[in-house]
Amino acid sequence: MLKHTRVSDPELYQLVEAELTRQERNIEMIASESTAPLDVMELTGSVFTNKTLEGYPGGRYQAGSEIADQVERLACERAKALFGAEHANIQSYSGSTANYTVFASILEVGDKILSMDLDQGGHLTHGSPANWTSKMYNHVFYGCNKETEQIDYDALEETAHREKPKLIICGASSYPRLIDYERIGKIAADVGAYSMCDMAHVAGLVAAKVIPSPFPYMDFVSSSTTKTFCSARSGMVFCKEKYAKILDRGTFPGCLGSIQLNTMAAKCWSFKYAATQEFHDTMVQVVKNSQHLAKALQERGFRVVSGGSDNHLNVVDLRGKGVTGKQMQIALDKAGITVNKQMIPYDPQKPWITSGMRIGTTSITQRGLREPEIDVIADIIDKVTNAPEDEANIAACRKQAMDLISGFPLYPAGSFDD
Ligand code: DSN
Repeated sequence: MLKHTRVSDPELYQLVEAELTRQERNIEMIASESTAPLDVMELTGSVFTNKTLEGYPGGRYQAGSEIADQVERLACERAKALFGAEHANIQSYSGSTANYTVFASILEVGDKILSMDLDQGGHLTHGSPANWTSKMYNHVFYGCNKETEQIDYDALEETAHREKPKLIICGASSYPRLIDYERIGKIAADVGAYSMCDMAHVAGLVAAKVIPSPFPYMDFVSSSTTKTFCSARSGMVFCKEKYAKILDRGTFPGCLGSIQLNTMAAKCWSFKYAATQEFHDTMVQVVKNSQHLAKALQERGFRVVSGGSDNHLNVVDLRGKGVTGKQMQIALDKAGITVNKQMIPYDPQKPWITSGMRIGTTSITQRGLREPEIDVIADIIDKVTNAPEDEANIAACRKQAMDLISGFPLYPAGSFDD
């Protein structure tokens, strides 16, 4: 692995090796993570890294761009076909920059955005006071119904009519349920707002057609390409044809500079791979595993926010177990299960403590774990929760987690042999 870095920078090489070992030996359940296929890794590290490119195919600012033009055209065509989109711009570097390119394309300073509150499951870039966008735009929020813990569409509609936003955003970072894109698209049309779905968390599930697609109902769809899409650390944006020119101008020169041809090539590969039966089957199992985990945790006395999961993640309310999200993140990490603390809707705790944890099933499903292994994971989580500070308990759980995961390699044996 990394035969050049191993010689030129042993200190850094050891950190890469340590991270590979960490990923191999842990049950990775951060909901925004996945395992990049080796092809994606190869392409991300390819000679395309060397090429500087501004503009679009056929109209670049740099010479020597003919091959790059072919890559970008191919990627856009594959992306459009995969998602059934009218227009694709895949120059964004990440999910965050994907969102910023949409804002740069259609909003003026001071315009109003209606989005899901971060505390209720939304995303930092959708208007959190901590994000720079809050200095540029006015933000109003919707959230979940206190009883159902699902999006309160009536309140969303009422807020939209009262506040008259220029843009309504749906899509979330910590929402285990399906989103009614049709209703949100209609509300946006009724109040004269643009509609946008940030599908970052569920892009792979949408690509594989295992959950409903936002594309028929949204003016813009943005996304990162890691998470369930299982590709490079990058981004993508789609829109209706009537907004194509606005989006392209807003992206370059409006928001971004030179594109990253290496990650674009990796995304191009993934747009092909995501149409395969193999990817479809993986995504089907991601959802099955998530739903099985909800049931397995409920059987062990955990309260699962909203009562279950329709996608790749669960949010667990830990208050009934007398532990916090922070405590569980630390204890589970020591026990070999990687999750993150998470605010639950109407959480009485501060964001750095939290009452909940978020658990995703993408990476473990890619490694081949199925329902029987999910039961073992639920058992370990239960044991850790019952005595999170007990060193002997954590050590026993760690052994059980390692025994389980060692049967499911992160990458095929020999993948990183020189
Ligand atoms: N919002 C972060 C997450 O979902 O983990 C990453 O974008």
